[in-house]
Amino acid sequence: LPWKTIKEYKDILFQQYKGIAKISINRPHKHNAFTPLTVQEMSEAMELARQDTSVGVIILTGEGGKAFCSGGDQSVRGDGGYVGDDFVPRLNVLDLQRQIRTIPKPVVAMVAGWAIGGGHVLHVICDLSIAAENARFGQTGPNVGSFDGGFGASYLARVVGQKKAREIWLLCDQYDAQDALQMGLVNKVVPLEELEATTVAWCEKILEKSPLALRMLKSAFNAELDGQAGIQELAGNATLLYYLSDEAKEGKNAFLEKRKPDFSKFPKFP
Ligand code: 1HA
Repeated sequence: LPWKTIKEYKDILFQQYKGIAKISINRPHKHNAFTPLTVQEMSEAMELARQDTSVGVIILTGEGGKAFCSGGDQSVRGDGGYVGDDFVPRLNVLDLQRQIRTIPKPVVAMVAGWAIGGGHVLHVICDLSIAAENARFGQTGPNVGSFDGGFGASYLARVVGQKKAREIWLLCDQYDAQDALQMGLVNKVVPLEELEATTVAWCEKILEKSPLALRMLKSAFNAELDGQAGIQELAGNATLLYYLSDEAKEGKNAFLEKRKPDFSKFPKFP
């Protein structure tokens, strides 16, 4: 597909085709493990995709066909987090997780090969996951001295159920694409050669839908689980819709025209 580069980065590719933005980790020599820089670049690209009104859906993936993402790069793991050029330890992937969850556009994980550790959590948080037949899923934290007790545990449990989520974390086994499909961890499994075409076809279907309806739905699905922050998201969308109404415009216009607002013509719905 004629993907067009939106911005050049060191650790990721950031491309667009029609209304689809694609963020792809480009460290295949490490199975697309992330460093603080990788995450910072993904975070910036995610924000650019959010701000761009021509983008309706985002694909998250990894280059090379052998890995989606293998989690934090253990070779730059220092005391207190993953260390970048500034020697500051960071766990900034947690901020990226919240971005994926709250961006008001669908995010689709396109998974070939390994989705492991913190890389597994990234696909879990995406709205949809499409897997190639070679995809392998799992958590490794308790093997390598780490754990993600946030979305990585609680949201995973919402997706696959408590027993399965606990199995995934307590045993650190690896699961193939069919296992993942069976436990509701992915939406579809396709041959590797068809992965991108299928993912793009799903995205094109999404792009045909009402963007405001999709936006409301994403925040509605989140609201149930995300407490006050989830309600803030859903309520923010309610405010957006209200601002579009003549009733809300009357309030703003009255203020600017230094007159009393006249809401009398607006119906008091039952
Ligand atoms: O838990 C968290 C967090 C929790 C809270 C807050 C923030 C968090 C942030 C991150 C994380 C984590 O991600 S912890 C989990 C970290 N990841 C892992 O434990 C997975 C490590 N990798 C593997 O177990 C295996 O590589 C593999 C099962 C994915 C694939 O095995 P395979 O096919 O045998 O390939 P392998 O030879 O191991 O890997 C290819 C190359 O990629 C190797 O490099 P080479 O020896 O050829 O130089 C390998 O070292 C490198 N590599 C793979 N994964 C990582 C990695 N290098 C650094 N970090 C990695 N994660």
